[in-house]
Amino acid sequence: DADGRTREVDAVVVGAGLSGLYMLHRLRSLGLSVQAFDGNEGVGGTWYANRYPGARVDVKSLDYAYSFDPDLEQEWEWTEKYPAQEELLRYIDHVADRFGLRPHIRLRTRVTEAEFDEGAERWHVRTDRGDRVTAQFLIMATGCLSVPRLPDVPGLDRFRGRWHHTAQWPEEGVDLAGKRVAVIGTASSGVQVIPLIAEQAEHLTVFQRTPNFVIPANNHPLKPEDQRAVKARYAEVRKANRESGFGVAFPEATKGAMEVPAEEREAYYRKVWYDDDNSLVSLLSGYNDLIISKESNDTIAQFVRDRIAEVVDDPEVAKELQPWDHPLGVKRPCLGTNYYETFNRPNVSLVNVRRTPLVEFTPGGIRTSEKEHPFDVIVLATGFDAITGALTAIDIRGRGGAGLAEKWAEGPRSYLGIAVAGFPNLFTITGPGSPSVLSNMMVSIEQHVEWVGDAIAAMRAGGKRTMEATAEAEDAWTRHVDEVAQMTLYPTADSWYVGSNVPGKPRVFMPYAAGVGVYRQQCDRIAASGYEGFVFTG
Ligand code: NA7
Repeated sequence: DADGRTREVDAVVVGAGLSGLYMLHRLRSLGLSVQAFDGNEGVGGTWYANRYPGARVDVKSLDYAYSFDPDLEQEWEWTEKYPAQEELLRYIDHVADRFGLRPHIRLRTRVTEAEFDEGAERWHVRTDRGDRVTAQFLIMATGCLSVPRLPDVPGLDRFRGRWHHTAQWPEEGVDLAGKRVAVIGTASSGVQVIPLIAEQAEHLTVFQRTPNFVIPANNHPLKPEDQRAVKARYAEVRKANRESGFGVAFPEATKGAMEVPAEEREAYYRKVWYDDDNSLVSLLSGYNDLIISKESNDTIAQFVRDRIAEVVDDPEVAKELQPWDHPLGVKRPCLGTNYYETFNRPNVSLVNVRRTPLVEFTPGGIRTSEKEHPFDVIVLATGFDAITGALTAIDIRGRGGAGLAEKWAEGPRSYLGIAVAGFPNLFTITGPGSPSVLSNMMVSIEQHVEWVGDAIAAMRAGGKRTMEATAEAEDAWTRHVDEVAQMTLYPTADSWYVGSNVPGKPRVFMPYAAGVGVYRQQCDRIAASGYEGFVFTG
């Protein structure tokens, strides 16, 4: 405890976002005593931190919502197809209250160290506020996109205006009216924030390094009758989502893009672009080879480039916004509202930082290789140390005092993205080697949490004290994750999926690309076999 005593619980859960809250609830339902920690001032994880204007989920609310409680999923009413951050946070706060989770969560408290005591077979956990807790189980629900990255450009501390990373947006908001504003970064967060800043700022300058494919979100309020219709067959919808590739049900495509006439393809892409309720999934799932064949992918990439040329008035600007360097979908495609249209506004300009690189932040703004741009506010939509960043930021030591960060120096190694050899009773929710970030996160989160909960219940029923992945199982899984990735176009692009946005991070494609349905079958088979690939003590 903060008063110097060590508290004992059955499990420590690190993080109180969507995964941590559900893990906490699940373990409490099994009768475990649990202490959760979160560094933020409130629960909600991603949806607590990302308060920038325009922040919203890009998976449909009815698919993104928790499915574990039939009453919750029936009673909660969503207002929009893709709700904004405020609504998501309201939902998460409701869940924390509804299931009585708050007394077990210590906020404003970061776990800094966790060490496995081999004699006692318990984890010793410490926080930045002086807590000391021991626990049989340590569950990392630390999120895949929770450690913000600042650009590796000097001088930010000298800038005299205000600057904010999108994922550390102040609760009270930022006054942008009449201001000269810069946004650095044009991926999901940048694409969401740029159109709204453009409406408020006197002038907005967008600094773009890599153009992205931005698909129209076609967001809209949910009609009550449509919401009712989904809820009437919710169990079926959820089952289909769980068995799908991306965690959102879609009829399996039987043809490759080149197997149909060009006009048929074009008609499909047009329909998806202008009039589809699930544009991103429909686009990526419409043909069965878009993530495998460059030739097929080129058809959809060119379709999007043509739309950009159509929407953007200035042909030079349109050209700058067209992505050429990577296939569509191999880094996270963005859903946007008025994104390309925003570059037609007279108060918006675009700077290509590949042509004129960022040199430094100055007291008055940003200097590129070409000139100094004056700003009042700088918005950094520059991303995260993804997937592994929050895990390696904590000093986690397993058997023999071995550190997780050192073990992963050449790239993450795990069994199922859930367990790590040498780290007994440590579980990672949506860890590297799981399909989570390529999917509807909620489907992955629920599957991981339930699998871990079931494993812990089985251990307790069988009188086992520890559970640990074998080195052989971990090797085989890590190889398998890589082999599947190599069958796709995914590793061809620089992205946070391969860690290339963080200097010095080993280039490894971290997610499991076979899809959530296939992954679930493997996890279920392993559990049914008595946890093949794991060893137990006790
Ligand atoms: P991302 O996807 O990591 O995007 C970060 C953006 O910032 C991207 O456009 C980067 O360009 C750009 N960036 C990063 N560093 C720099 C520097 N130094 N100079 C110029 N531009 C830079 O983060 P997001 O927050 O947008 O989205 C994260 C995920 O959240 C998203 O995938 C969804 O799953 C939800 P780059 O492409 O690296 O050239």
